[in-house]
Amino acid sequence: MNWEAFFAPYAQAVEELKVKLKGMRQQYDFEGEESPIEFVTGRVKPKSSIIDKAKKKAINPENIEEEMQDIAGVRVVCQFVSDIYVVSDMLRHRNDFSIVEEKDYVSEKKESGYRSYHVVIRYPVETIHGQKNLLAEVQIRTLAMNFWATNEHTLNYKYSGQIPPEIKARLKRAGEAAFRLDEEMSKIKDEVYAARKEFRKKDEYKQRD
Ligand code: 0O2
Repeated sequence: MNWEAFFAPYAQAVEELKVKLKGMRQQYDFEGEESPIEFVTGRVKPKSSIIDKAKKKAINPENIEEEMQDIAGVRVVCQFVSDIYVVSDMLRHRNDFSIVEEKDYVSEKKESGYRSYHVVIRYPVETIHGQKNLLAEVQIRTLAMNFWATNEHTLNYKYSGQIPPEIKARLKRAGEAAFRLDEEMSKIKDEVYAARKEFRKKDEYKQRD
């Protein structure tokens, strides 16, 4: 298997999607509006993870591209829970890709305590052999959900998926605390926005001096 050639369109898709989603954030900034997007990251799933996941899920190597939906992965991190739904709605209204599937682990967390909104898209990449319509996964989550998920992911890696029960229990409690943090922050969202609006006005005033 020529992995470099296999990865090339996925790497291109990740780069293009990052530019597009970061562009959305910039547009909000230019228009003096609050952005529902805090930051955007992306990665191509490493070869070892693809092989491990294919084994775990008994995916035939021939079907990897159709059955593994997150070889190209982009993550959109938001400040507030409501922003997640603004972003997923914006994705639904774009014309440069189509939505294949949506998984709402925000309102219905996974057994592990994981929360995030996943949108699987079919994204067209222009290659020297013509257009390739590949699958990519966009994960949309708050800063608090991201904090929890990245730490849980690290521990899962450290313990090869067998996190000791006492650490698992702590992670569960941390997940609940992150959820409460999101709930509390949502309640003061308007207050935060109003304050920022004031700061922006002052900034403009200073710039005119
Ligand atoms: P990596 O290293 O991020 O690429 P499954 O993996 O079987 O649970 P499936 O069908 O592949 O689920 O799709 P799903 O549920 O949309 O999950 C895909 C990705 O979501 C995962 O990819 C993780 O990135 C993230 N994810 C899902 N569940 C959890 C979780 O419990 N904890 C954390 N930290 N992340 C999760 P990979 O391939 O597992 O990992």
